[in-house]
Amino acid sequence: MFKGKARAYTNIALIKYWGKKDEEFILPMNNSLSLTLDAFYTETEVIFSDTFTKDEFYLDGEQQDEKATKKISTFLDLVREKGQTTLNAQVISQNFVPTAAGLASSASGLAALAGACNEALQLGLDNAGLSRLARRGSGSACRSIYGGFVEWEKGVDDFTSYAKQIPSDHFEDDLAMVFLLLNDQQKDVSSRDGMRRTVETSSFYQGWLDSLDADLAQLKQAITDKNFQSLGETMERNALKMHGTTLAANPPFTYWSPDSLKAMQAVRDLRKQGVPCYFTMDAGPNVKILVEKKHLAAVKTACNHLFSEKQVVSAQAGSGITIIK
Ligand code: 2P0
Repeated sequence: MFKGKARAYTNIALIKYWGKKDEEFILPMNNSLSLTLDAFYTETEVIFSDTFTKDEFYLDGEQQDEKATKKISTFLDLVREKGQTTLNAQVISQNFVPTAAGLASSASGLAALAGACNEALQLGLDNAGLSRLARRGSGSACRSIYGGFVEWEKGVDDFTSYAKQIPSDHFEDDLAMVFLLLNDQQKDVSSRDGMRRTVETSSFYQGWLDSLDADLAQLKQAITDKNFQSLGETMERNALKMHGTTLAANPPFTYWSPDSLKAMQAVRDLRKQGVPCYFTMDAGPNVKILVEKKHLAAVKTACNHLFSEKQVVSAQAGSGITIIK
């Protein structure tokens, strides 16, 4: 029997990953850049044993259905190949997220699973190797191997596509992110389907790709200069552009809800009142607000006027993957 357990934190992209050029290897169309956060994480234990007749996947104490287990099994097949074993496994995962979060946890989930497998089968992967492995489970997971600011370099193949931490001189320690949890329903269009439909059909997609180098360069410069305004403006612009591509897909779709628009307006109003803060959104209606810690209280107060207390959750920069003994 071989066992391993790891914890990984979620990350939010400031420059979004939106589209694959290779579905099997999960190679992205563009580089993305994220901030790892401490508020939401996953702990996963994996046990490989000859007593198991098939793979089993438990999430928050409940055994998962065939579809969810299949995704894990496909990932475990890669791990078994690397570890030269045919043993079945039990995967026991716990998501630490506030109830009714409606937050996708594939980034922290697959990163934690990659770390647990590395430990269990003594694969000897370094962070780059772990990032490559996590990527095969879910693209955004490759960024959750590291804390702070992280760039996923798109690369050209399996070996060259992985994430790296970006030197930041602790700029992330000045920052906070407020999560507005606006919906806990299963989404209509998964991020995987949404990005595929956008790549294949959206007439705005090329415009998105053409503008990314400039956004990425500006965001990296903002990190180097510790320029919060430039960081926030670039992040917000990049998110709006990503969401714009979905409107031109066929059939068109959007992840925005009326509450998302309400939250975006609240951020713009805060800026008018002299509170620097900026929003971003992912493949769902939740809005995330980036703010310097010195203005966190003002942002939370404004959000608490609009939404219930349990919908407003703040986070700060989180760390990379940790092995749990
Ligand atoms: C991101 N998203 O950069 C972007 C922004 C959603 C919007 O990465 O198909 O769950 O497993 O590689 O990583 C969500 O997509 O997708 C995502 P797969 P993943 O965070």
